[in-house]
Amino acid sequence: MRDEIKTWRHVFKLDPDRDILDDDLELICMSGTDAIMVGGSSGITYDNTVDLMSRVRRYELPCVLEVSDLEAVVPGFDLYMIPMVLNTQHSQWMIGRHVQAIEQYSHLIPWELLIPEGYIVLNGESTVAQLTDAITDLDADTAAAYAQAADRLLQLPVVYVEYSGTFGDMELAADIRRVTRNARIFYGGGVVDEQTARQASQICDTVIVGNIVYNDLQQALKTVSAVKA
Ligand code: 1GP
Repeated sequence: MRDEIKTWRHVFKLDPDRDILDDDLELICMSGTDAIMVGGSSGITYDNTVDLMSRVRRYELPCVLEVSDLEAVVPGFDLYMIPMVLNTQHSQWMIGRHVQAIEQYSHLIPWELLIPEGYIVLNGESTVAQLTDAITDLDADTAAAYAQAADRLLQLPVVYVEYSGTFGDMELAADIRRVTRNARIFYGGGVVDEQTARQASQICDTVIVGNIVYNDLQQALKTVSAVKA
């Protein structure tokens, strides 16, 4: 299953803290997207995570949890994505919370299902940037150096270029692309239509589409074919 992420081109990220109608969820899960990632930066609970997982489970596509809160780690997902925020100013978001989790739960952790993601957080206005106190005003060289640290030094399988809420600098993303050898590059942030989806997909391996699902579902659905074309 871990290798399957190498085939993902398009992923919808759904937030357990936001409502979604059954009919809309069906359209999302039947859209041709490669996977559903469940995750968000606030308001995530065990109950709302179980609820969303069991609704997505009616469909055949992979359903993975991006772990943001230990209280909301629910068994039964296909994979568990583990963010490590590379450009945070506080080590707890890079490794500290992970160590605490291992201390508490090491015997319960399905290690073979974990995928660490090296996050480079680039939108200073986003909840994740504020929560983790990330240094977001990186120039392209520094962003590329973070990517190399993730890819070559830490050998993480995923570098996540995170612009959550706004469409990012594609030249900076291209610089990250150029220096990254093995990691898969996930891009998320402000993909809201065919054009933004196509632009991001030309540079990055996997395009993550979040907010627009809740704001304009028809536009969100169009991103799938744009990425896969
Ligand atoms: C958020 O990268 C994802 O973690 C997607 O961002 O909500 O802006 O699409 P958007």
